Amino acid sequence: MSGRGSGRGSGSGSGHGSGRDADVVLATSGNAESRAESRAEGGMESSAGNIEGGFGKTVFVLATANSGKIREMRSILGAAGIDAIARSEVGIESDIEETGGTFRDNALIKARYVCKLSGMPAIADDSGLVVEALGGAPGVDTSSYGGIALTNDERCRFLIKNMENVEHRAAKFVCTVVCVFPNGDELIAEGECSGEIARSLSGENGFGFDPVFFIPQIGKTLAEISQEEKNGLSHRGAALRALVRLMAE
Ligand code: ITT
Repeated sequence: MSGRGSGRGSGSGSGHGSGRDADVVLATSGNAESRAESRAEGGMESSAGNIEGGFGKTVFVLATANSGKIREMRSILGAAGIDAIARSEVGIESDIEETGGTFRDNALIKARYVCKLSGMPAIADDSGLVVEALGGAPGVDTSSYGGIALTNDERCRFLIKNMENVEHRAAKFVCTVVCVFPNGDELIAEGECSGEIARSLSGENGFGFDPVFFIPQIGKTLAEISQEEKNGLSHRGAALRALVRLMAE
């Protein structure tokens, strides 16, 4: 871990209520890579739920409506002793318009929105599939790839069809997680998981594109391994563990 100074702090002291110089953390977990930074930004209305004396007793709100993500985020954060609830549990059901052009921008939009409405620290995940042969697509548009009405299964088949004659099948899952605190402090972390796009669906576990995301090192798709195994090597696991390291600083 080393300070790189790419973020910025807004005050003196230490901890999430105070702002401090930014840190960038580089870490590796399985075939996943993660990167994290912290920064403080003004402008957010502060109301409640700020952290005093550690994060152990603080409850975080997950700024996602995706049940697969909620399950994984609660499991990964829970393993680190962090309690998190879904945004629906605090009555935030509305769609959040993701107008950003990057994973980071969209994660910030979701976390800031939920933090502001709930008055609690909010953690957002923006993630997606980056396929080399498709020039990085579907990227930030992964959740609607092939059309918003498609089921997960249909979306996987749409991807396979699009890559029917493609030999080079390298791809990665990318995840940016952001934690926004009611005082305006923001922590940002990223994780990646490298693999290949399979030629057919395999496995029943996970969600989204897991049945077509093949990891050569283990000879399985992400849908063929347990939740615990996926957490250990996934983009989301890497990003959230990097975020937890920032929280503990
Ligand atoms: P929220 O915005 O409410 O969090 P979402 O599903 O729309 O939910 P994103 O905009 O971040 O979230 O889209 C991410 C998409 O990428 C997701 O819908 C899946 O299709 C895919 N995805 C991300 N992580 C994945 C994973 O671990 N396994 C399989 N597919 C994943």
